[in-house]
Amino acid sequence: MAKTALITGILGQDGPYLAKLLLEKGYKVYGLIRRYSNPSFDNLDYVGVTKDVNFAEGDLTDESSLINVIKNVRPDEVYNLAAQSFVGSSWEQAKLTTEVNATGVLYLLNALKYFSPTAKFYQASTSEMFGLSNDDGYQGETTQFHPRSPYGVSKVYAYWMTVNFRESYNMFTANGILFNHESPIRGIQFVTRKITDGVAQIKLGLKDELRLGNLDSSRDWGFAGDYVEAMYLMLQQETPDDYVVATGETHTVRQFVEAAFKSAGIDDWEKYVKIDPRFQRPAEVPHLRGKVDKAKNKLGWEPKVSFEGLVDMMVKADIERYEKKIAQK
Ligand code: NAP
Ligand code: F7E
Repeated sequence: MAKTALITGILGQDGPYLAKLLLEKGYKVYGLIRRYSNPSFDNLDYVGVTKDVNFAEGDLTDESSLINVIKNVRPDEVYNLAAQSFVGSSWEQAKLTTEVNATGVLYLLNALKYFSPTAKFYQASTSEMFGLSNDDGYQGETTQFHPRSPYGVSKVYAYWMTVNFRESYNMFTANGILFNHESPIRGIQFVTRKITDGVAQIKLGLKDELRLGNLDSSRDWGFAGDYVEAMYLMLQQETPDDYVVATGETHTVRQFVEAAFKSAGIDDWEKYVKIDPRFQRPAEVPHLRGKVDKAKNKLGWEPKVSFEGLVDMMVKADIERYEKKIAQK
């Protein structure tokens, strides 16, 4: 019989890529969606799976809604991708961030414990938990956590609650500690997509500047389509465990900017980029670079898309979007 998977955060960036992967593997896929006045299925449409996903209504901050969904769906696997995921907003909305990203995970784990205790559970943990910490320039599964934002703090709580349900109740729960991953359907607030969208508009003469914050921080950027495979693999193992997922390379925001302008055929990027303090953060995570040996050795997982390939894919997709809009006018 086909396995059933429940994906929370189905309308975000990772949800659609994961739904596509699981549908291709023959799963019946349910996506948790909260109540919207104007829902957008654009990301699911982009990967071409909207009509194949079943939707269940619920909200991570509403425990009874999660109990109902788990009772009705009885999933074999649950991928918890829902979150207030924008670090920059987490200082202004620290309580909401905590309720969704921390307490919400406790609610979901409790619902599973009572109504689907054999379901396998994936928690979307993050390199933001490492924050200031690294071991010789890399962050791996044993690197200490030192989160730098309410977002990072909320995710540390969820990480340990996921481990605690495994240790207390013998449930199959796994943390994927994913480093930054991007795609043409990345949210527009995140720096990569903000850059590629801005470059596309500059290329087509729709605007003449791109305002950014700190260009010196460095990130280990990979492609979301590669990273959802690691999520799936974690839940196919004999025993549950926690894994870092990254490329092992790091680049500064400045290097991303340079690569994006180059990909659009524009050499003099400095002419267009303005530093705007509004986009700087109260506390920065200066450097992220994942040590990915465990995922490679135990899961057999490897990233396929390079940094240059990722930047190029995103720039081309944004140029195409604007060209279509212009043609429709
Ligand atoms: P995303 O695009 O921001 O998607 C998050 C989804 O969660 C959205 O669909 C959002 O719904 C939903 N959501 C927010 N609050 C909710 C609530 N109260 N109840 C139910 N759903 C809610 O994030 P992503 O990039 O796909 O990332 C997926 C997960 O991985 C997140 O947990 C993120 O924190 C984590 N993560 C991401 C990265 C990365 O680089 N992308 C790296 C490490 C970890 P709306 O559409 O209504 O906003
Ligand atoms: O910032 C700098 C900013 O917002 C990256 C989330 O998916 O990955 C993401 O978190 C860097 C930071 O992502 C702008 O200060 C400069 O140093 O794209 P970001 P993030 O904060 O790394 C982790 C792994 C997650 O888990 C999160 O959910 O870029 N930066 N100028 C800027 N950032 C933004 N957003 N906008 C700027 O104008």
